[in-house]
Amino acid sequence: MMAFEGLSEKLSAAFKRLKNKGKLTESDVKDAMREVRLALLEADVNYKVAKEFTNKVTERAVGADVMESLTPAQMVVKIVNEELTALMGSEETRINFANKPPTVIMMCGLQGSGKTTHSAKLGKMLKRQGHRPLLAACDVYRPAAIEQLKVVGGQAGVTVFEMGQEDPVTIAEKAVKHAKDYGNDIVILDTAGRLHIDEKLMNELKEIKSKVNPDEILLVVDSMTGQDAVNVAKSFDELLDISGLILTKLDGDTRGGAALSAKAVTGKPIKFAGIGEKLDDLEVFHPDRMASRILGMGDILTLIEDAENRLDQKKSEEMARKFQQNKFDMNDLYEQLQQIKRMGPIKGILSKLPNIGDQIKDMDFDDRQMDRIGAMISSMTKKERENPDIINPSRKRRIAAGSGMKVEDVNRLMKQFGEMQKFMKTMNARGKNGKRKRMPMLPGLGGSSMAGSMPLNPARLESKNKNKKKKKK
Ligand SMILES: Nc1nc2c(ncn2[C@@H]2O[C@H](COP(=O)(O)OP(=O)(O)OP(=O)(O)O)[C@@H](O)[C@H]2O)c(=O)[nH]1
Ligand SMILES: [Mg+2]
Repeated sequence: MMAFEGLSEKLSAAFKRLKNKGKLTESDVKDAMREVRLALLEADVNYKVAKEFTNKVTERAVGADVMESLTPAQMVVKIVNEELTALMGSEETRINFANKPPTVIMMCGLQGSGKTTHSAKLGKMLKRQGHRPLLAACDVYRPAAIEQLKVVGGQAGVTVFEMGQEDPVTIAEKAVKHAKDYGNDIVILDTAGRLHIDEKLMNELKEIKSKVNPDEILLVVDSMTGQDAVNVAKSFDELLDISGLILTKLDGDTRGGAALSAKAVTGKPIKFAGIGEKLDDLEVFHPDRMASRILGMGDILTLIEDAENRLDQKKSEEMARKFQQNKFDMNDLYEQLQQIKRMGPIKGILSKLPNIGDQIKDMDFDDRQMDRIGAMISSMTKKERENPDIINPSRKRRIAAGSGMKVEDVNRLMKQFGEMQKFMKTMNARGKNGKRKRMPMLPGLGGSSMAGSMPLNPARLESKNKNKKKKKK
C-alpha cells in the first residue's frame, strides 16, 4: 500500500458527494468536513489539529466566492488543498547555514527512526551541492553503530570522524575541531537513540548542544509511528528547542498523521523527507507537493491551477489597462505582490530566468519585505488605497501602527509608489516607442548587488534579460 492511500481515498469520497451539487449550502460543507475530520483522525492526525483544520476550511468555504470555471465542490477542494499546504508549513525551509563555517547539524531522535541513514543521506545531498561535509559518530552505545555509519558514509563518499567508545560530547567537540582543521564546512552529528525519551539521552543531547552550539538540531521522526511520533517531537522540542524535522519512511504505508500534525504541534518546519532505504532517497520537503499527494486528485488540482492562471491573466490585463489610464493604485500594487508571492520565493523565480540564476545564487532576497509592504497596504483604508495622495502624517502614523512598521517605512513605500506612478505616466506619455527607462523598484526587493533592479513584474525582467542577450551578439 502506498503512503496516504487510505486518507486520499476517504477525502475523495467526502468530496464526491459535493460534486453533483450546483450550489453549496452551509450544511453541505459541514457534512463534507465531518467526513474529512474522520478521515484525518483515522490517518492518525492529532485530534486538535484535525478539528482546527476542518473549522478553518468550513469558515473559508461557506460563503466563499466561487472562482469562475470551478464548481463549488472544486472550490472546496481548492481550499482544502491550500489549508493542507499551510498545515505542513506553506513553504519549503532550507538548512540554516552558519555565518562562519563549519555549520553543525545535530541529528536526534528515537531508536530506529533513521538518524544514521539520514545523516549519510544528508551528507550525500550536501556533497552533491558542493559542500564538504563530515559525519561524526556520536552514538557509542551500540558498537555496531560506528561501523554502520562508516559503511553508509563510505557509500555516500563522505568522511566519517570517529573516536571509538569515547564520550559523545568530546567526540562532537573534536569533530568540529577536525572540520575546522581540515576544511569541512559542515559537520553532521549522528547521535544515539533510545526506545523512548529518557533523562540520560536528553542530558547527553543537551550537553552536546551547549558545547558545540549546533546551527541545526534536526529531529528524525519515523512517520510510520503516527500520533506517537508527534508526541515525541513535542517532547524533544521542549527539551532541546529543535530547529526542524526530518520525516522518514514516507515511502511505507504511513497513514499520514505525522506528516500532517508535526508542524502544527511543534511549530517547527519539516525540512526533509526520507522516501526509501537508499541514500538518494531524500527529498527537500515541499508542503504543497505533499498536500497534492495526499489529496491524490491530480486532475482537479490541475483544473484549479488553470483557473488561477486564468484569473491571474485577467488581473494582469486589467492592471495593464490601469497602467495605461494612470489609474494604478495601492490595491493594484497589493494584488501584484500577491501574484508574485503565489509564484514562490523571489529567489526561486529569478533563478529560473536564463542568465540571472548564476548572478543571484549567493544573494539574499528578503521575501518578508513583500509581507511588510502587504501589511502596510492592508492597514490602509479603502479610500487611502484608491487615492494614496490623501495619506497625511496622522494617517501614516495609523498605518505604521496598524502594520507594526515605522512611519519611515510608510514614507518609503509612499515615495516608491509615487515614483512608480510617475514612471507610468511618462511611459504612457511617451508611448511605446519612447526611450525605455528603468521601472522604479520597491524597497528591499533586490539583493545588494542588484539593489534597485527588481522590477515589480518578473516578466519585465525576462524581457530585459532578452535585450541584454541581443546586445551581446
Ligand atoms: N523504507 C525506509 N526505510 C528507512 C528510511 N530511513 C531509514 N530506514 C531504515 O530504518 C532502519 C533504521 O535506520 P537507522 O538509520 O539505523 O536508524 P537510527 O535512528 O540511526 O537507529 P538507532 O541508531 O538504532 O537509534 C534501517 O533499516 C533503515 O534502512 C526510509 O526513509 N525509508
Ligand atoms: Mg543510528
